[in-house]
Parts: sequence; C-alpha cells; structure tokens
Amino acid sequence: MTSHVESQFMVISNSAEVIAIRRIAKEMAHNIGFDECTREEISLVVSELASNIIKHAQRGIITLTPVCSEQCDGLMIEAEDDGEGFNEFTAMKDGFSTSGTLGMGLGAINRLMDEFDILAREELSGTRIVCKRWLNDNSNHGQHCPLDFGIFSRPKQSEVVNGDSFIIKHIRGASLVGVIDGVGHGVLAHQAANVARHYVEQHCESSLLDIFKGVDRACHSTRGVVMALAVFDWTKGSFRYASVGNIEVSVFNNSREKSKFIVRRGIVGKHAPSPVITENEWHSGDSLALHSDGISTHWHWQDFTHLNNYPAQVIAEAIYHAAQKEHDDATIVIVK
Ligand SMILES: [Mn+2]
Repeated sequence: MTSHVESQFMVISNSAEVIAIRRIAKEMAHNIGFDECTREEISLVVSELASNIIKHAQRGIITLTPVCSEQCDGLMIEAEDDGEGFNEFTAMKDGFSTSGTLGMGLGAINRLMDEFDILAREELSGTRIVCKRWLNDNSNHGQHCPLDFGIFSRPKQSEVVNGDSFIIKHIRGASLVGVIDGVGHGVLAHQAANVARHYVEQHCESSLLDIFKGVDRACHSTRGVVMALAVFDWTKGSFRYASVGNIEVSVFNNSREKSKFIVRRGIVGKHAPSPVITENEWHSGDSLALHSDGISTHWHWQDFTHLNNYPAQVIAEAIYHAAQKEHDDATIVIVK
C-alpha cells in the first residue's frame, strides 16, 4: 500500500526545479512499486509538465500524490500554472514556434498515463492538468485515448481573470471536450464560466441533455454562459455534440470542411432551450475546432493544412494567432 508515501509539491520556475521534481517523481514511483520502465515514463511526464509550465506561464506548481482505488495503487500528477504567460500580448505577437510547445508533451502524456484531464483553473486564469498512472492496469484503466488535444485560452487584454473556460475529461473509454464562455468578461463572466465548468466536471458521466439542464440550473444566479460539449467514443468512430449559444465548431478532413451543426440560441443559466444532440461521424485524420467568439470566424482549415502532421497544440496556437480578438476572452480547443 502507498500509505507510507507522502504527497509532495514543488513550485516550478526554473530548470533546476524541473530536474528536482523529476527526481522526486522517480523516487516516489519507486516507493509506490512501479517497475523501472514505468518509473522512466512517469519521470518523463513530470518533466514535460514542468517544462511546459516554464515555457507557457513562467511559474506553476507540480503536485505528486499517491492514490489508491479499490484494487490498485497509483500516482496522481497535477500541474497548475497561473496563466500569466497567456496575458502577455506582446510576447505572443512574436508568433509561435512549432518546436517544443505544450503539444509535444500533451500527446506523450496522453499515451503514457492511464487518466488525463485538462481543466481551466478556478483562480484568475491558467490551466490545471491532472493525470494518473495505476500500478496494475485493470479493465477500467487499461484503455488509452487515441485522440490528441490542443488548447489555448487567455483573458481579454487588460483583464486578469478569464471569462472563458474549457474542459477535457476522460471517462471510461470516452473523452468529453468543452468550451464555455461566460457572458461578457471580467470577474462576473469568470464566475459564471467557473460554475458551469465545475458542474460539467462533476457530472461528466451524465447525458449531454442532463448536463445542459444542470448547468442551466447551476448558473441561474450568475450572468450565464454559452457552451458547447462534444463526447468522443474512443472505439466508435463518432462523437456526440450539443451547443447553446455562439461557440463556433467545425470539423475538417482532407480538404473538406464540415460545419453543419445545429446551434440553439440562448444563454445557459437563463432558461436556455435544450440543445439538439447530434451524433456525428469521426474518421481518422479528422480535426475538430471549438472556439469562443474571442477567435474570429474568419479563418479556414485550408490555411493550416501545412500543420496537419503537427500536434493539436501547434494547430490551436496557430489558429489563435491568426484569428484572435484582443477585446474579448479567447479560447480554442483542437481535437484530432
Ligand atoms: Mn466572449
């Protein structure tokens, strides 16, 4: 059992701390009972997450916690950044680099860990990544997600808090992906988006219809949100989609752009109409983009085909840089 192994956290702001947390993770994995190969994988994941914190936000926290479920022990790794890097508009105007971005790490982490969720932080802005590796894979934990995800999210220029939110959560062989935009911007928008994101996270195993109904109730005393959710079944070759309000969605496959999704007008939290749930085809090579209105609709998949073989994160950042509006919170999620 892991009861004798204590949880540890470390503030990450330089490469010496990346090396230090990597070493701590390896030692903790050893104490939990992971074999040498898995210890290497865990330390790779921790080092990717820590390096990403420095690249994207300059500063953040990595927490390592021994966990146990009914039958097995495991290790939970949490990475939180304060998102301050996302506020620096001038830095972002320099363009983006296709090497060593968050994307390389996210793809690898997704393959190496049994559970992997990416969430907007409740505080101000920033990202929280939670992943787990179990000691003995059982049927619940054995599957690995075949999808790759990219995310870019930052507040309106001059705001400290982000009125947008997002979620990527793996649930028993499926991934729930969502973009949430709190009405307006600033603290009240942030609060509404947080309430919605929190509800979705807590009820991710409910039907999309029930989730929307629940968020409508939960957000009643807030400004309300617009929201789009997609659920990808890892084995089925399809995804379910539901949306209320103006979150943009489009799917691209080999030069073909498909964007016929039914959108309901309304604000979730203000007696929104129920969304129409659609089941959509999903083929290998498809890419999906979900974004808030802080990214203009004047971009085309055709202009990004040279990035087809890059990680989803690179595509998310490229589209963001091409189409972002400084006067609104902006969030884009790419799934491929
Ligand atoms: Mn907006």
